[in-house]
Amino acid sequence: MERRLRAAIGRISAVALMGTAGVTAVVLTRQADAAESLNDSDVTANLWEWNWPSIARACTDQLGPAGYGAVQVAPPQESVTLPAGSGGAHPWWEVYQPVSYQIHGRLGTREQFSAMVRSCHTAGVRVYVDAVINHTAGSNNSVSTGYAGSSFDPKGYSYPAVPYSSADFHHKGAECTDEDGRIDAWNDPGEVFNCELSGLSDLKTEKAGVRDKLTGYLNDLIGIGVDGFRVDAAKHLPPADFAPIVAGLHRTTAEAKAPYIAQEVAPGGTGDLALSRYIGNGDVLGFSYAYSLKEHFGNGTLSDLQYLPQWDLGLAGAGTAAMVANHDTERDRSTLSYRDGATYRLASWFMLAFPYGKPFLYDGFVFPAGNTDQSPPADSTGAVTATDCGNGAWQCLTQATATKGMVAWHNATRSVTTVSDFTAPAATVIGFHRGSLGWFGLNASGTASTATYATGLADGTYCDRITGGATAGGCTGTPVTVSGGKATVTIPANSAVAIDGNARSTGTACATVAVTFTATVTTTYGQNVFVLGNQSALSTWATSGGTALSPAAYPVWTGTVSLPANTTVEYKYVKKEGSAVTWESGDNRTFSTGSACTKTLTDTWG
Ligand code: LAG
Ligand code: CA
Repeated sequence: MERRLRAAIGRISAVALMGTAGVTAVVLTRQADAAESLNDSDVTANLWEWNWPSIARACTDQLGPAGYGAVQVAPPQESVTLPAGSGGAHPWWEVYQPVSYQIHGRLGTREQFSAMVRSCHTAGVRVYVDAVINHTAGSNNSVSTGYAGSSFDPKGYSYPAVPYSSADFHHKGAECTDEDGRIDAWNDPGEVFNCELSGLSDLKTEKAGVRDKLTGYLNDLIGIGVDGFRVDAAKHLPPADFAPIVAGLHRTTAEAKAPYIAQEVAPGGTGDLALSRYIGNGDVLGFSYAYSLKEHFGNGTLSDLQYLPQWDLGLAGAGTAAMVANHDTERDRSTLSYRDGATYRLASWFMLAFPYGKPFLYDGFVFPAGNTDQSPPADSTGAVTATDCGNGAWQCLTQATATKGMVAWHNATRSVTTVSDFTAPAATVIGFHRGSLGWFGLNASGTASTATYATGLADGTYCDRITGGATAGGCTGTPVTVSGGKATVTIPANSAVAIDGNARSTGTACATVAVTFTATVTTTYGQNVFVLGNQSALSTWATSGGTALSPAAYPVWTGTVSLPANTTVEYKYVKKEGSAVTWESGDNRTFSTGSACTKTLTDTWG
């Protein structure tokens, strides 16, 4: 304990912070200590516009145990607050309009943000922040306050809480030559860099003073423990201006590494706007990859996914933050999204299976097709309320058993970066393996598909990750037997099967399972409880037979029956007294024996 405390004191030092709310604050910042052990994974869950306590909970309960390497969070800095607007109060895009760099906004306070980072690190999950550093709140705003109470003068380009003044921005007629001051010519570097992106006040990043403020903001986040950044509108920041900002970033506290950088750069630019110009400053978001997934999953030619390594995606996989969707593309429908149901889920699992880039899974909130401005679930002040994965208002694909299973599959296989034996029994059914580490199959058709695949795996029994993977001694997921390196696999309709060496059925291969029935049944004197069912060991429903249960722990009756493995069993309890038999009412009870050697059922009659 004492040793721990001294270590903690050792890594605390005082750091002076540039003006938050006009004052110079002195905050305690944790310095680099490589002590924290974080998950060895390149998978990120992008929990877009989830509030900080909800992200903390997700890290602790879901992402950490599932093996995610990082969580991406929406912009945490103070933003404009818009009580009314065309799409309703507090549109989601408020957070992309910075008013100051205080960590205080509709997603939570600085304290909640810090607590979230600590929870995520404790769970083994890194935190990447969406950094809005190309611009501030728009000069066209009719409101002039932010969530932390700071005010700004939109038309005067004055943001005293930073502070920025008019001279810190690009202006129409000066640096920006476009007649309305906005970017219209998307392949003109002068406009793309120096004019306003949808009316947002464009920072003069060629000024060292502006860059220092941006670097100070990012280093403040790193001091809190942040491990990387998704750089908003990175296309609109000249790479030569962003490079010194990157060079000025501190090392991360958890791992003493350069922070991870994923730049948001829309593809299609040429010359100074080509993707290749940006890669020196970090990874780039995989828009072309996402568009291509939509095309192939949309037109049903999954067999063509085998040619992915030859696709011209404009970026090497190694420098790509791969995605199926993000908050912009789910609204403009340029990619698949949660609205596409099974197709979206399958594409997300495919991204985890087929080697390309670092996978970023996405979960935002549910919104009506007709209102792409709508606020996330929030109170009347705009403060975003807790994520509830059960109330239908949020997307929670990152927490699904199948997705978590695929994260484990990805982590187990990612050291082999090639694909072997790509097999397509039909245009909508594919299977492939990553060396000897894991096999993945996907069926995008509406009927189950059974085929035999080369798996690359050692012979044995594996537990499908999609349906739950392995438990001690056996499988929760569907068992898959590999024999002579091959497996005959049934992939359910619109689903997948994924097996790997880290999810094997390690128990003795049991052809029969010792199933213990424990039933709470209240009886009268002279009555005995039996279990009957559709198996011969359960007398095939004949009331003359069945297995008598012991009342030693009355009212709990117990007994053990040997039943065949991997079999769906139907059964019921009966009370017998002499020749009188009383059946349980209702449907037959049912369960699958699975492949572990023992299983216990706990039931109550009535
Ligand atoms: C991004 N990538 O470069 C974000 O992914 C994208 O979601 C952001 O736009 C954009 N950059 C600026 O950070 C979003 C909305 C815009 C919204 C903007 C600022 O898609 O529609 O603009 O955030 O809130 C809104 C209004 C505009 C208005 C502007 C300034 O829609 O009409 O001119 O605010 O007041
Ligand atoms: Ca710019």
